[in-house]
Amino acid sequence: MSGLTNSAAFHALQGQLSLAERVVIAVHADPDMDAIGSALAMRAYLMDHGKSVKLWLRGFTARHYDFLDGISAVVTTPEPPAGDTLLAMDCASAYRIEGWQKTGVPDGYASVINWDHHQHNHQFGDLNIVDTAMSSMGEFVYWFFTEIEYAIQPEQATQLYAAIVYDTGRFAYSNVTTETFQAAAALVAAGAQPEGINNAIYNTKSVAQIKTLGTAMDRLTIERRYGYVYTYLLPDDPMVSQDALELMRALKTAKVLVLFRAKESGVKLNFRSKIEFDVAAFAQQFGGGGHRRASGAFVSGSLESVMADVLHALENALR
Ligand SMILES: [Mn+2]
Repeated sequence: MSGLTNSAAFHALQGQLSLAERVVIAVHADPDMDAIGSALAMRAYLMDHGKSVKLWLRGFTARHYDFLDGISAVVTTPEPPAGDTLLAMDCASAYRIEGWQKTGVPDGYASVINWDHHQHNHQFGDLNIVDTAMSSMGEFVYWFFTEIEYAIQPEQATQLYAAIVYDTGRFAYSNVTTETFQAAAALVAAGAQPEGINNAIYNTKSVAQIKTLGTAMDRLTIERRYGYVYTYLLPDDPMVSQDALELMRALKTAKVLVLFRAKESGVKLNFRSKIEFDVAAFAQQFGGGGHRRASGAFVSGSLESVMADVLHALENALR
């Protein structure tokens, strides 16, 4: 057992899921490897138990998850598929789910399960299983499977290992515990292949992506007085945000990192902290959230105005 979650919580989760017939799994908007890997592992578990299961990722098009078993079965329709049970994973709030940002969870589900590891979770489920001590949802699902003595298949081991690797920055962040390594070791024993998974997550970039990283580093601003660094990406830039953040993290003088990603309708913000500064709390003033050392938000407005507002607030917070 790991983190704050006790065995009773896992058995309550198992019991609630056993009552379901048609499960809709949803994760946070702009889903990452942790959300998707964990959700796919749970999809397979529920199918094993005779459930009808749909993983609903509205508008999802990303291709770099293709090595994960079950990804081709993702439902991307504007409206959610029918179901009696909603299993929300890796979402601090129902408003984080793509398609439900304005409404939250619609009426009609017999049961809403909120299973998460973020700070400031809104406890929006009929059943809430929240543990901020978990490195990742991947680790959380692993400990659930272990507690209920479910035999993890190689495909699920791959999904969960990928989720853990991603959310821990390859076992490098402050969220890593001895239990994280225990989970990873057990997943390798169950069939996850570390080198292949690492290559699939990190070593599949296009020339355009690598060159965009160079551009993003050309745009780097280093604010020594406050110890933060930032850069930005424009709407036409290829997706390189994780790698841009990791390059900024590598800078010795950087304590807090900010990535601004301009979109058509506003700016996505990514915050990372290498110190005790709590970026989940900081992101809340922009309607965002996350973890103490990694968070995000989305703000309407032009890149220039959002950058000015956020950096002003950051300097006040770091002062
Ligand atoms: Mn996560």
